[in-house]
Amino acid sequence: MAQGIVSVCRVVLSGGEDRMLKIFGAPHSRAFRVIWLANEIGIPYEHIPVTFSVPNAQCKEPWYLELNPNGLVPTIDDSGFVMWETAAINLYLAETYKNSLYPSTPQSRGRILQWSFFATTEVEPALITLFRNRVFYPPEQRNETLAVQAEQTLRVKLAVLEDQLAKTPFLGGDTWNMADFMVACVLYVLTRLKLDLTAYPKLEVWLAASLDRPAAQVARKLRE
Ligand SMILES: N[C@@H](CCC(=O)N[C@@H](CS)C(=O)NCC(=O)O)C(=O)O
Repeated sequence: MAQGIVSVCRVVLSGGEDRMLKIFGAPHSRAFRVIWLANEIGIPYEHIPVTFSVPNAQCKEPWYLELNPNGLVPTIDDSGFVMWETAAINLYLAETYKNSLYPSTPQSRGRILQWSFFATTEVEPALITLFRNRVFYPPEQRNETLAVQAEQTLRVKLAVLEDQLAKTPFLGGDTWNMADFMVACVLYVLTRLKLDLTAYPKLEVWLAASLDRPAAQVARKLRE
């Protein structure tokens, strides 16, 4: 079993239900997004910082593969309910643990799904390709052609976000909600890329404010 539990807190929730959420994954992985959300909506959790992308990574050990056959982080265990895939985890948690970020109308939830799928299928692949080939890989493994293509794709998506933020103060409309969270937690990588964002002034302000939220800062402190 992984060592080094960062945070443990067990409570009896208001309904008298004794629940415990475990979050598996090093804080500099996508587990960051789950830790941020747990803090954002006040879910007590135990953090197990399973290692990845290192020799003998814990995410490839048999005990972890039983939880997540992909051998990737993060994974959660919510009082015995085990699931993986970061965006799905966060949407599940937002629905399960009632909170003001998750509105009740089908339309506002539809909007959250729209921005969630946009973030994971349209934005994240280009963002990760760019990050790997400009920052993460050792210089001799970086492919600048791939990086340029990814940056072009990413900029088109950032313009879509800029246009929306010119119409409404938040992606969720009048208030910052799960739509904003789901995009902001993916765009966190931009803080490591030093990309010129002057073409997207509203996005830049919105992202800085999102990443400055107290719950985001708790999760950021674990990795920065
Ligand atoms: N689509 C998955 C991707 C998970 C993923 O790729 N996690 C990375 C860390 S952020 C990982 O575990 N990498 C280890 C590896 O590739 O072996 C999700 O969103 O949860």
